[in-house]
Amino acid sequence: MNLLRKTKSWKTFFTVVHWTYRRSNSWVQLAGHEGNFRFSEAGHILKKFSVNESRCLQQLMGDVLRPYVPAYYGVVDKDSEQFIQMEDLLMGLSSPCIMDCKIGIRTYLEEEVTKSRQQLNLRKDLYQKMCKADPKAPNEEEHRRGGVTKLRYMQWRETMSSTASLGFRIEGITMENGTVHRDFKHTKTREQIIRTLIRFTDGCTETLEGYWFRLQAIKEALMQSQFFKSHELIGSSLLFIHEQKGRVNIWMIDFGKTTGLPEGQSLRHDLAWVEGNREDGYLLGLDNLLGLFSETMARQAALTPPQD
Ligand code: I3P
Repeated sequence: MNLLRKTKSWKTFFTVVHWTYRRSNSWVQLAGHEGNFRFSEAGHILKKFSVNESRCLQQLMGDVLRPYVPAYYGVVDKDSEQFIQMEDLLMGLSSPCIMDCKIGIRTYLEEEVTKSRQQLNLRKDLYQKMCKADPKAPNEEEHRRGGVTKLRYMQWRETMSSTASLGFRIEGITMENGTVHRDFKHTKTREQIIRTLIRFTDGCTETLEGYWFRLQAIKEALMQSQFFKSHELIGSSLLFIHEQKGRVNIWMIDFGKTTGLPEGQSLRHDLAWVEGNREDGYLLGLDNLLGLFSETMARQAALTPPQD
């Protein structure tokens, strides 16, 4: 596998968590660990270089969104490879609970649609992932060929999960004890998401409320942001991090597929995608998340007996 190829949201937090846990034991155990990250000095992590991501982080350092993205420290060379050096969001946290939500109604770039039309590149690995999640998902032709196009796989993932309907999906969760859950491919309905939020926050209303306020603050910053106006955000995530009875935080991460629009153009981020309009539905997802956190809070508050 070409290690320089990808910058993954799910892998981001999964790998970062492992870095931190292992770091507290022995980071030497990391030898051979697959991933996009390298150990760096305390407080920093190194992520495999991506032109898009590095360009975005650089611009974000001068934008109103700066408080909501990891600090960016430039590009460094290590072991003959290039890395982006950025803030380790888990620094100082002993047992964080983490949730990665991929935001937007679409997870593929418009150019991937064009490419898929031009050349029918069938992927066996994606066909296998599809069969594993649902053996009935591939059609007869796909079964016969033993492959699916990446576009077909991505669109299937979007409709199986809440991406297409709610503009975001839960990619993975790490619980306080370090157990990692990735079984969210079929998490689609509001009810399923509310149950997941309760599990993730242990039903704690303060934590839910903390997240709601942080989401609201991000939304306000997005509305002011020049960067947001002028970029299409695809495959970008919000990383939710809290410690039991402790700090609550949400970060905007993963800009590997975030691209700038031509000079003078802008996006609304709250419209449906029609090929050519480049809309990503980021705000649709954010509003749905806000609504779901409110609903979860209300449900939990109703369970809590009133204090004297
Ligand atoms: C992956 C997910 C990633 C995508 C990756 C998929 O599927 O959709 O977003 O990478 O494509 O395999 P899953 O979540 O089911 O594991 P990009 O966003 O970078 O395109 P890949 O196999 O080509 O890396």
